[in-house]
Amino acid sequence: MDHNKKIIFSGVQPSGSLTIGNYLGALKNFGKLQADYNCYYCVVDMHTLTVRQNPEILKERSYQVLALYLACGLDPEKNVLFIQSHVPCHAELSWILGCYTYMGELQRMTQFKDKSARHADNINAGLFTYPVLMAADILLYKTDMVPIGVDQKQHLELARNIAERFNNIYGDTFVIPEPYIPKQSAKIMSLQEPDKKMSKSDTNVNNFVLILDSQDVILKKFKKAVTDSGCEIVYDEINKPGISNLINIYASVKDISREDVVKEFEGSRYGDFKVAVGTAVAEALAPIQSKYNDFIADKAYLDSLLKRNAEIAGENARKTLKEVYEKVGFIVF
Ligand code: AQP
Repeated sequence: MDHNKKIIFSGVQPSGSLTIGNYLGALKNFGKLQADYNCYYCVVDMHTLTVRQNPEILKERSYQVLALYLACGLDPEKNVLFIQSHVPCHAELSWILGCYTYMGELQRMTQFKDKSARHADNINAGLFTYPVLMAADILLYKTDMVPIGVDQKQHLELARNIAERFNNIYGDTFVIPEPYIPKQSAKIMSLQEPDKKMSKSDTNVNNFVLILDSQDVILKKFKKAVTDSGCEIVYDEINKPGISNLINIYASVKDISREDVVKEFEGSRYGDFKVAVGTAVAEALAPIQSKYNDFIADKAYLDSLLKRNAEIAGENARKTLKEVYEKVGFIVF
């Protein structure tokens, strides 16, 4: 690692097959940052247990996320790609930070409110303390910047508050991390219900497009996407959430501005625009899918990468944890 470079940490939960929301909001940016930062990209498997998981499927999905990191262009020599549960310091720091987090702060988290409404039969303590574990993930690596979608902004703000609180009591320990949120793909919305976020754990498969969906399925899902009244392709999040979401998706996939999209499709019909968005997404995903298939077929390679990176991440995490233990008054050898 180059010690002059700033540090980035981000993670993705293997709680389902990843959507284009995960790709455009997070993964696509990870690749852009790898040249200028020291990056830790984690498969945050421990977070997934806040919702019931099938153990065999969870294991396979953790490999899937790693293979997708690689397929999206993350260089395993330049980035530390690893699994959260392989570095026990995450859970250890989480306990400490939990003692510096107030119940009221956690009660205000919108993800907790949303997920406890969706999983009313399983409102577990982990769902409640999820943001504390996320704070530990980030703060362990003295992270300067966290690339995330806007849905995670509230959690990051909490991580900053916890870090500041700890630093105020014990002196400078944690770096206060900044969010890095893409402008046009900060929140990709559901295709059928464009007033809600596209989520991999959604029960309606037409609400999301997966990174690994076939070209046909991608096109079908975009053709079915809900649009709004009127017929013009204009950006208006309040009155035209469906079309605005499609504009954001097209702009992010093509790396152009919303204004350029609106200009390009002036006078086009909704139906033609939906096909154009679907085609652009399918074209962008095709090379990722092909690389993914190669990586996922080589579990021995993925395992060796994970073992090596657990060591690297663990070594750096242990340094921070030791500092924290000393500060709070634990006997450390
Ligand atoms: N729809 C989205 N638009 C933009 N960014 C998004 N992200 C997720 N959905 C969108 C970003 O992807 C990263 C990884 O997210 P995560 O897997 O850790 O959890 P999440 O935010 O809860 O994502 P999902 O897909 O909604 O998962 P489930 O359904 O399991 O809760 C994060 O940076 C996130 O912001």
